[in-house]
Amino acid sequence: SLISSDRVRAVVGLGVSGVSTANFLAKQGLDFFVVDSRENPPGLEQVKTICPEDRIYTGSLDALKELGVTELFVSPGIALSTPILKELAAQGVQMRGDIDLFRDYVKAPFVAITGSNAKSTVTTLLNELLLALGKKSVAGGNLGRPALDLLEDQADIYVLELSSFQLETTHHLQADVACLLNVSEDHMDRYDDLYGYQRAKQRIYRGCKAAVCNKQDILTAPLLAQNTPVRAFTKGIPDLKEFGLIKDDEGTWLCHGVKRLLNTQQVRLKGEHNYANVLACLAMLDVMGLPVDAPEVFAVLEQYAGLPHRCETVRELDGVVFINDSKGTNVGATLAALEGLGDSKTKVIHLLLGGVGKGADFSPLAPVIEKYVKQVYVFGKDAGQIIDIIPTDTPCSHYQDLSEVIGSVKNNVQAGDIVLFSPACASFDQYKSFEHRGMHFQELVNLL
Ligand code: UMA
Ligand code: ADP
Repeated sequence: SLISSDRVRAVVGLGVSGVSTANFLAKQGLDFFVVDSRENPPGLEQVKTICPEDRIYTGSLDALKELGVTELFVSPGIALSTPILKELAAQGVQMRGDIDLFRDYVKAPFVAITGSNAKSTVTTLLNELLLALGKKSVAGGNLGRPALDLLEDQADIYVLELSSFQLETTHHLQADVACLLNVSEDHMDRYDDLYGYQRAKQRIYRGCKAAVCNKQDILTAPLLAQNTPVRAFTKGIPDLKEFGLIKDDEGTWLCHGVKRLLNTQQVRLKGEHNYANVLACLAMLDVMGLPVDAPEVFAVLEQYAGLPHRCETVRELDGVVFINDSKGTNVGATLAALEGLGDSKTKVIHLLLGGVGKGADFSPLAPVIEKYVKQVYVFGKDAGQIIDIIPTDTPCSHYQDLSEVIGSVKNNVQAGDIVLFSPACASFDQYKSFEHRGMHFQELVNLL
């Protein structure tokens, strides 16, 4: 076995990752304890079916001190800086995660994708492209199915979306292709500063066989072993081996070096940030030795409409367009939405912001709001922090919740306006998830 039997393992956290890890260990015939700080964690009933009850401890992580553990599989929602975990780490207990276990057992090639934004869009699009090229590909990780569950599919290739939290507990990823899309502030409640967060993101490149990075974001630049192939993508004009955009009389082209591949009019995803996402996928195909100009590739780019809750048009009502970008959970995502949709000449955007800021600095939004936004509506837990940075000449009001916001928006809009729900915050103060929040927005808009 890859994990020697003298190890004493515990799965820490009983959410989606914890259940997946416990299932996987059980299937390998390996013993483990299960610990969660919550009295009644979501995966409790499920884990009782595969693990003896006297090995399950809930309500506190303290049991870990008594169990003589040597190896922990820590869920992404638990910070490694949690005192008891720090204490155990100092005693030499290994802090691992489900992705480390995936790495130990995966037999087929796999692609690992991270970034502050666009992970899910790029992961699902790359998976579609690989399927269209005839590969038995499957995608998951931080989105959709957890990584270890995917192994059941015995795929030709795995496409993993990884969060910084998952990367912190992954020690030797050695992905066949590793891609860091962008780094901008997020999860500042879990990191000391942007560089701590970037360091976690950079772990994606550890021991990789090939890398893809963003030429316009220095924080994505990899430090690699000599001769590791690298492809860069950019929204600017590409150099020889790069993927980028060239603009001419016929519009904007997706390009590989000087070669024009496809006019962006043919691409269903819209906005330059999304063209960058497409280019990242093409760069990954290329570094894998797959064709970037095959008709199957172009057919996917013409059809792929993106995921729900990412700059998704909900409705047009009396000339007003309502856009749901509930997945805009950090400042970088909201900036991309504003840059993608905004027009500085007309300033038609009504921007809805609010929720849990996770310790973010909202000030980078100020100049972009000034440039594109007609009116701002703020709600939720960290509303106060957001209001502080809104430019004084942009009208801005404060509401309790989203239904109050929509009640007010409907009286303020006129034909030609855009209502953009891109909150720049997490949803956990008032919702279960960004999906739940996005559906509430859709519901409210559809009732107008
Ligand atoms: N928690 C406790 N005590 C514990 C364990 C967890 O209070 O002992 C709390 C955490 O603080 C957190 C919540 O429980 O608030 C969930 O944590 P978890 O580690 O149990 O989460 P999972 O259900 O295993 O889901 C995780 C990812 N969640 C997080 O990273 C917070 C899911 O990503 C991911 O899909 C799943 O593993 C499968 O890989 C969600 C997410 O929000 C979508 N990710 C963040 C993001 O995308 O920004 C990183
Ligand atoms: P993630 O999985 O990293 O959260 P998603 O694809 O779900 O990424 O998109 C999250 C948010 O980021 C959405 O609000 C989306 O509109 C925005 N976004 C998409 N592409 C980019 C990009 N290239 N740069 C910045 N933001 C982006």
